[in-house]
Amino acid sequence: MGKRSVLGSERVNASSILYLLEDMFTLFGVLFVLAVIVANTPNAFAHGEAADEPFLKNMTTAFFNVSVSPTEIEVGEPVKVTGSVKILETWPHTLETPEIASIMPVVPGPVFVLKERFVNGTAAIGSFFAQKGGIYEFEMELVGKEPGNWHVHPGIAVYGTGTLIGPGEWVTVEPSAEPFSFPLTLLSGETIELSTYGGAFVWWWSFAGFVLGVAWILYWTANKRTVTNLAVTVQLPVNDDAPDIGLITPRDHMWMNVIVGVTLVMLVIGWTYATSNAPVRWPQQTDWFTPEFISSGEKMAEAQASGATYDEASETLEMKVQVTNVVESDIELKQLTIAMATFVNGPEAEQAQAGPRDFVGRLEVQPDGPITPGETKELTLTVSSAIFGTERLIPTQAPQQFIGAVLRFENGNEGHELVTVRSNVVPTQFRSTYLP
Ligand SMILES: [Cu+2]
Repeated sequence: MGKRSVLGSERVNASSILYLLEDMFTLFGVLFVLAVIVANTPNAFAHGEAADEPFLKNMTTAFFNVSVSPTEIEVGEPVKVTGSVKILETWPHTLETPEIASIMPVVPGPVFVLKERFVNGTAAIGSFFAQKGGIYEFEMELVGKEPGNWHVHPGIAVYGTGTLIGPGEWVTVEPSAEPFSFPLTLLSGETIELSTYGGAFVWWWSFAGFVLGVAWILYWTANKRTVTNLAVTVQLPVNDDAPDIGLITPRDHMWMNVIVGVTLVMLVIGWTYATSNAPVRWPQQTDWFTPEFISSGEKMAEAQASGATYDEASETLEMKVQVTNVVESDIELKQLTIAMATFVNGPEAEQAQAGPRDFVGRLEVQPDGPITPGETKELTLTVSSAIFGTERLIPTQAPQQFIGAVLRFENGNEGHELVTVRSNVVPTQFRSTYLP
C-alpha cells in the first residue's frame, strides 16, 4: 500500500500515483488469473460422491431398482423417484451406528420441490428410525421449479454420518407458460402459495435490520478516524474517547443511542406483530417413525466371499464367492450391487431395468447357470466398468481394503434373496504415486 500521512490530509504526489498504478496492476493480474481459471474449468457434473472415501460408499449402503421418471418435464410437472436402499450389515465400525435416517432427493440447489415422500409405504415428513440390515423402499414426488438440465439422485442422510448418494439420472425441465405454483391448505382451512408465502415480509424485515447494521458500519468507517487512522487510535489509552481530537464525540454517542433505540423498537414491533398475527403457535415438531419391515427374501443361498482382485488399468473387479443352494429349487445369481452401482447377469434389456443407465453394468458369472438344490459352487464374478473409476468405489489406497456388496439370487418363481457379502480386495496393478 502507498505511504499515507498519519493525521493530516492525504497529499497527492508522484509517488502516491505510482503506488496507485501498482495497486491497479495487482488487481488486473488477480482478475486475469481468475478469468483464466474460470475459462478452463470444466462443468461440474457429479455431486461430490466421488470425493467420498470408497468405504463410505460400498460398506454403508446399496441402492437398487432406482428409477427417475419422466426425464423430460415442464416447470410445475411431477417427477417420481423410486427405489430401495439397504443399510448394509457391513456398516463400518468407524462410523456411528445408524439409528436415524432420512431419504431425500439430491439435486443441485432448490430447482425442484419435494411434494410427497413415502418410506416403506408410510408418508415420511421427516426422518425415520433406521438400522443396520434395514431395507428402505422409497417413493418421492418432485415438482420441477427451475428450468434446466438437472442431475437427480436419491440419497439417504444418516445421523452422524452424512448423506450417502444413490445413482443419478438427468432430468430436463423446460420452461412453462404457467408460472410455478405450490398451493398448500393449512389446518385452519386457508390455502396459501407456499413458494412465495411470507417472502416479501421476510425480505424487507431482514433488509431493515441490514440497513441499520450498514449505517453503523459506515458511520464508524467512512468518516471517523477510529479505523482510518489506526496509528493514532492505538496510541490512546483503552478507555479514552479522545473527543478533543474528534475520535468519539458526544454527538457520536447520541447517534449510537439512536441506532440502539431503533433496534429495540424493531424488536418490540416484531414480537408484537408475531404474537398478534399468529396467536396460536406450535413448536417445531418432528414426526419420526419406524418403517415397516421389508425382508431380504426367503433364505435361498449361503454365500461367502473368498477374496477379490481389482485391476485399476482395465477397471476390472474379480470376486470369488462360494454359494450353497439351501432350497428345493434351482437358484441363479442375477445381480451384484456395490453402493450406487448395479451389475446385471443378463442382456441389455435387463440392465436397462436395473436403474439409471450410467450406474448399471454387466456382471459376468463363471460358471453361469442355475445352482441345483444342495449344490455348492465356487463362482467367479467379473465386472469391468468405468463406474469403479468415476465413482471411486474400490479402495486401493486405504488401510482397510474391503468392499461390501449385495448379491441378488432368484429362483425362477418370482422368489429372490439379497445376501450381503464382504470381501478383501487385492490390487493387481500398482501405479506410482508422486506428490499431488
Ligand atoms: Cu449427480
